[in-house]
Amino acid sequence: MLTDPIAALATPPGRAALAVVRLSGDGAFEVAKKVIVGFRAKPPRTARLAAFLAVDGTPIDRGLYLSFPGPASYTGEDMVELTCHGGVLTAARLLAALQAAGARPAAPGEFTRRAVLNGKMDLVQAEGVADLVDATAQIQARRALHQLEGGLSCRLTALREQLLGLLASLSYEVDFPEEDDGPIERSALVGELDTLLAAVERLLASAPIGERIREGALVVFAGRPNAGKSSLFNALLGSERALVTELPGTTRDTIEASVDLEGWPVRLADTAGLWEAPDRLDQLGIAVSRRYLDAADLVLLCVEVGLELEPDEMRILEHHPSFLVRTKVDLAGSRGQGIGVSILTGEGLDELKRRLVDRLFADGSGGYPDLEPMLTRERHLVALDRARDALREARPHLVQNGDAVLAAHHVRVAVSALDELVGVVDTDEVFERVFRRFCVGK
Ligand SMILES: Nc1nc2c(ncn2[C@@H]2O[C@H](COP(=O)(O)OP(=O)(O)OP(=O)(O)O)[C@@H](O)[C@H]2O)c(=O)[nH]1
Ligand SMILES: [Mg+2]
Repeated sequence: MLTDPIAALATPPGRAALAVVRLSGDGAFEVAKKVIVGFRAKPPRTARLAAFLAVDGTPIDRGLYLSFPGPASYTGEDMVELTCHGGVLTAARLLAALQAAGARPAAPGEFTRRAVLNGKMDLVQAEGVADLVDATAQIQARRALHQLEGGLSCRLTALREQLLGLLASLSYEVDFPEEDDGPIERSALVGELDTLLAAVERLLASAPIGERIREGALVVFAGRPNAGKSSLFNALLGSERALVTELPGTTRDTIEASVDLEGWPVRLADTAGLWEAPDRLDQLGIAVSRRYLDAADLVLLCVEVGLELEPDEMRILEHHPSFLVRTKVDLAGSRGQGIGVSILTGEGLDELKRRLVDRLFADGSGGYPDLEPMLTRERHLVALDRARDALREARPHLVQNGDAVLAAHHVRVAVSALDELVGVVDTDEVFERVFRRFCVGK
């Protein structure tokens, strides 16, 4: 495990009042001494004002620093945080000075990776850190914080403990097979397994909404040319992002934009109208629209008020999760079925938003998943799938006269799936995947 001193800018580069540079690793204080005039590691976690110098003695800035002697730090190692003036130059010079003094530039996510390796948090919490940094909608931030504070990890750890308990009972049976009664009746063990299986299944069921919250739900606008798709797209977005004209075929390519819809993360995609396109460019646009339709969490099929639905449109309603939206209800004409909206009067827009959020994020019981732990990534899903399959395989061997050795084997597979998920075992490949997408300095 690498413990050499690393340094990175923790704030975004560019014009700003302040910038924060972090330093961590064995020898971090030695490095700090060469750049911070009068550096002292004690008292810890106390802000001190000091001059920052380049290694050749040229002044860089005057700023605050704090020392965090390990293990009581974010990474678990000795750390120093330096605050200097923002802007393009000062922080970069400070960083260069720390590097000249012996620190290496940090890799993306390296601080958090060290925190995991030093037991300050587990892998699932580290993912929460990344999600919190990336959050753009309130619910994303709330969920990420919950995960970071151990919401999901606690649930997983409790599951793991219970599985280990089950394993302990099983090993008794393996060691003393002639005993008629193990410490616990077999039927009780089956009951225990079923409870655990149900808990794993509940977590698995949270994955679709969990992933939707983390990535944003994809809502695709579809319909004939001139149906009012781009107008509605702009209205939900709250800005004039897509061109709107009275000419059919205005939108030629798909435009995607993220929006915080009453606190929920939604990606809106405006598409080229579906029609028999005469020219090649339009045909390409329409092919892209079809791909978006297939990926959509929800399609808003826009049909102008008073018009009959065409077979193509019926097919969309049948084959995709979708809402029928009747546009331009300010115009005369029978509304027919669907949610009526008008961009001119604003009618129906609030109702549409409410129904969108309901459809995309409410769980089966009609409530919104609040602070129940949720699976938010493919990685979580794969691990818990593996755990579920293993527990299902264990079950038949758990009954009276079943093979305790086989049962124990499958339960152990389930435990190792959870171990990999929370990062108890440091498989490099798993760590690589998790930290690849972090920012430098986190
Ligand atoms: N009266 C009325 N006109 C609308 C409304 N919404 C859109 N329009 C008009 O309908 C026309 C087409 O609107 P767009 O939003 O460009 O329609 P579109 O479906 O994106 O069209 P394409 O990009 O060509 O496929 C424009 O002239 C809009 O001003 C509405 O609610 N009421
Ligand atoms: Mg358009």
